[in-house]
Amino acid sequence: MEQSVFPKYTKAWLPYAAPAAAPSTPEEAARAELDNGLAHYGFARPVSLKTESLGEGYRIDASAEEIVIYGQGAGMLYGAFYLLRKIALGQEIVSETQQPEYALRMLNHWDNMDGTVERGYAGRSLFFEGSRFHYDPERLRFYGRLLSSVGINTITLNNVNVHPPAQHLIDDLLPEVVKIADLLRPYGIRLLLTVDFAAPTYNGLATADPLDETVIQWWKDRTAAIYQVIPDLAGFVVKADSEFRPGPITYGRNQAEGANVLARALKPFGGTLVWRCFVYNCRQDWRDQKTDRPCAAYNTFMPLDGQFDDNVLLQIKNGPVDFQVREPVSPLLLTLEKSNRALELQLAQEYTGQQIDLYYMQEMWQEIFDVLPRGNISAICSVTNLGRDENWAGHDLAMANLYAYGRLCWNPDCLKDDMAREWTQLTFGRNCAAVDEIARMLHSSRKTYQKYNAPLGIGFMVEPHVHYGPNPEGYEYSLWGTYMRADRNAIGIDRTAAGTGFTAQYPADLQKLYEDKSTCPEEMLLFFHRVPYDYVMEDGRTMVQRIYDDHFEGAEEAQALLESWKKLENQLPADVFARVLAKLEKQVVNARNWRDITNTYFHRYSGAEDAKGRVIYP
Ligand code: GCW
Repeated sequence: MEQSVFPKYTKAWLPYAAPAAAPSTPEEAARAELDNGLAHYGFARPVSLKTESLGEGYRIDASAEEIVIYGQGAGMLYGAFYLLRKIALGQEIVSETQQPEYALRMLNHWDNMDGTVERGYAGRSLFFEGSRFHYDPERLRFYGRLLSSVGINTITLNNVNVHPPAQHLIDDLLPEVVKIADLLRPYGIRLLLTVDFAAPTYNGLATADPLDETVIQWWKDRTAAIYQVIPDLAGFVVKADSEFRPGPITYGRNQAEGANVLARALKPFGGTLVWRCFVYNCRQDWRDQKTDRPCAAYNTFMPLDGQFDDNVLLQIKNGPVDFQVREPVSPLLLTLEKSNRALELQLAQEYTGQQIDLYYMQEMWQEIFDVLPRGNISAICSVTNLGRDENWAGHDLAMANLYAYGRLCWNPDCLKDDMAREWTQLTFGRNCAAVDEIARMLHSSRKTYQKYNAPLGIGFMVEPHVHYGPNPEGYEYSLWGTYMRADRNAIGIDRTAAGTGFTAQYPADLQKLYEDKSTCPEEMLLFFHRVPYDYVMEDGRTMVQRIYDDHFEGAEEAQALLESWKKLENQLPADVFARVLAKLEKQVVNARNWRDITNTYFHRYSGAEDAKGRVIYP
């Protein structure tokens, strides 16, 4: 292994020394973490570990001087990390029992075997380079510790767009996958393999038609062979019939017919088939006013509710379009009744600043859970924000998102607490003088970003392909179904009953809320409605004036984030300070570009002058 490719990496929120030896079981890992962690934090009470079968949960008995953590396997390790976290945060240690809310707490890497990462903003892949596996085992152990310390228990290694030679991860390259599974197993982490629906055709079959007997048998045989060497494999993930990927529709079958064949191959081994619902027409014509992209997932999957096998998990993006800066919750998450559902989030900041701009996600997730009834989903997944960069996520502060994400998967109630503050204390020390300021910056970051980005629920005003930086009409005449149709009078698409009818996909209460301009949350006004520039908002401003104001404010707030950071120079490690400073300087430039290009764009169309007479370039 060429170690020089992997020079160093930070300890993120685990500041104590990593155990020297690789553990072979989670119990061993738990003891090693405790030994190093308790010494680091100078904790005086004795702590022992005792076996008790509580699934992935654990029980802490703090009634005597000696604290006892009861658990088994990963449960014991989670208990150890939990205790260490409480100690690090200076919280009172009490007797209690904890169980995770969701059994599958997943992280998806969109890594390609050439070493690139699709929508990756933190350097190259942690797993691959030059079309082969290429990694630093020590770093992957650290990665395992990080994930396990927040309860993430399942990962995919390779991109849902399966690019060669990754289609062979399930056959020729399987022995290499086994090594990663072995390395991460002691941290309670299981692998999911991202497979190509057309895999049988890469292996000599004439078709991948899911109803063809030879195809059915091929999946059964291949799956059995995989379980021989990875008996605890969590299952498969498939992106089918989406953005040019093959799927059942390619063969004239529906999504359930396709998913069930793979699910039945996994069933004897207890595996889960994770089937993505990101299916839409990506060859749309902008002249077509009827097809409306947000309607797509619901239209494809709702009619099939009840037809998916019980080990199929439908993985649904949080919004109905595609991880835009502001979207309503996907109606499919709220309306499917007879299918297992997983919520899919995106830590990778594809549309939310690409780990250059600060964008902390806790409040966004809270808004999702505000409308999502507790039992509606049975698993959570997120696209990761990690790569080979020294600080893991490119932007040091973006690690707060990964931390909060893991905590959310374990129990969404954590969103009521200040995860930003917790992360900051764990990372920089409980008494670090910068804690308050960093937590404040994180919490304000999303509003700031939204102010200078695409306004009021409109998405896709970005540079095509890269998705960073403003380009109001970058996607306006494209094939991707991403239009806002601004003219001199109005902006937006009418998605109410009088328009494309998208609002009808929601349960009655939300439908009512979104249907009417006067009750629709203003942040999403232009998502649901076509609105004239002179429409009067709640506070009396016109819609276009609100856009101008937001963009001026957003750029000012980005500048203020930079000024806040500069004051922390002596309170933080020099390398962290310098890296984040460089990011914030870029963010300021980005925010100004968004401000000026967006304001000019709508000024040119509307002809409306800024009420405050600020500079809008002609
Ligand atoms: O948002 C789009 C991204 C693609 C991604 C796709 C998906 C992996 O731009 O890069 O492909 O979503 O979620 O499948």
